[in-house]
Amino acid sequence: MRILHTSDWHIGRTFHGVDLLADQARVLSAVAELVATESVDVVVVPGDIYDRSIPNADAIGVCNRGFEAIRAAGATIIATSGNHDSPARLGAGASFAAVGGLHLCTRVADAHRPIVLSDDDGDVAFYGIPYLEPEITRAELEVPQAHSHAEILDAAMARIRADIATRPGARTVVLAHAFVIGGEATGSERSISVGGVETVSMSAFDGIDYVALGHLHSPQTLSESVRYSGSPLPYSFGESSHRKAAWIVDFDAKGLAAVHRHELPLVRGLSRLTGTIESLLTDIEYAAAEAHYVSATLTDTTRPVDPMRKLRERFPHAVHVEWARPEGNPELHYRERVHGRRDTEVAASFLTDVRGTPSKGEMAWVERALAAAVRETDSERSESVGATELTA
Ligand SMILES: [Mn+2]
Repeated sequence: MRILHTSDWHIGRTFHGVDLLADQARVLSAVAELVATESVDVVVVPGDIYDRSIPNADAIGVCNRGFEAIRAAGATIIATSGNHDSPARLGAGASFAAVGGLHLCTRVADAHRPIVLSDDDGDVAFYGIPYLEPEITRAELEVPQAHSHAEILDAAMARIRADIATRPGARTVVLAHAFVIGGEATGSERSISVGGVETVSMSAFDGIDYVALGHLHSPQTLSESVRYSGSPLPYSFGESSHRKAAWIVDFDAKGLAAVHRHELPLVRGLSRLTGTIESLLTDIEYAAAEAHYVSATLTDTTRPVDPMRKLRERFPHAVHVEWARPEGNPELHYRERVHGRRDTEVAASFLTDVRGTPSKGEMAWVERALAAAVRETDSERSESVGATELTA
């Protein structure tokens, strides 16, 4: 049996305010193509199908077309709800969808009831554990004292092991949406720690032939049989160097036989550019970024006017721009930078920053104002000193 492991689709997610639905549709078609070319039997998606609990109509359309394409390519689909999904909404109609080969596992109470698929070597039992929020699921799992993710997951796995014991010879797959110790976050995951430790130990899954994990967004291998596929698209500029992938997992009669990584197409690259607006708009070295999502850090000495509009003339997919003066963050370092400089110099550089270089006439006016201020301060000081002496 051949299984494709992908997760964290986050359909409907925006990237710095930009709609990603077209990119998401592209990458789901690529997954469907992989199913066809690699003769995949089962696609497992452990959570974060959608980016939000109430996805908009367009997101639902993209997701359904993705499921349909994967199904049409020949695979059964098993998906669970992640921390971003609404279990009730994602699972609506699940018993009817299951008849058509789309298994939506969103109910904690059913996590120990597997979807059993067979091949010439016998049964493979797939246990889809929806994301387990401790506060919400501890009563349902009958562990009222449990507070941590680890305790809750252990309770769910105990039920699953009890079921496995009734299926001698069955090979096993578990889908879980969790932060397993040893995994690395990318920064585009939403924390699942609500007043407690969010991580769980890998040993929770001991004895399972393959554990398909969701939640962390880069593909990673915790052990031969415990892996994250990561998201199919980068969801933060911190992931610009990642290559997104899916795992293709082969089972033989004994269980796990082989795992291969298949890279997913890079729908649109990510580039972080730093320079003056003039250099970003003209330098040939930035040509490769013209088709990318661009985050620009401008180093001009004065704040450029309307920089996003200018940037988008060359980089139509620019999504973020910020201005950082070459010396660093002015808010943090201003005090150090002006230390030891004359008041007129400080005033002149302030005016340069906020408006442009002051004229000679303006600077003469500033010098007179500063001199008057110094005289006033001095006379106040001598008056108060006099007052202190009188009352002493
Ligand atoms: Mn996620």
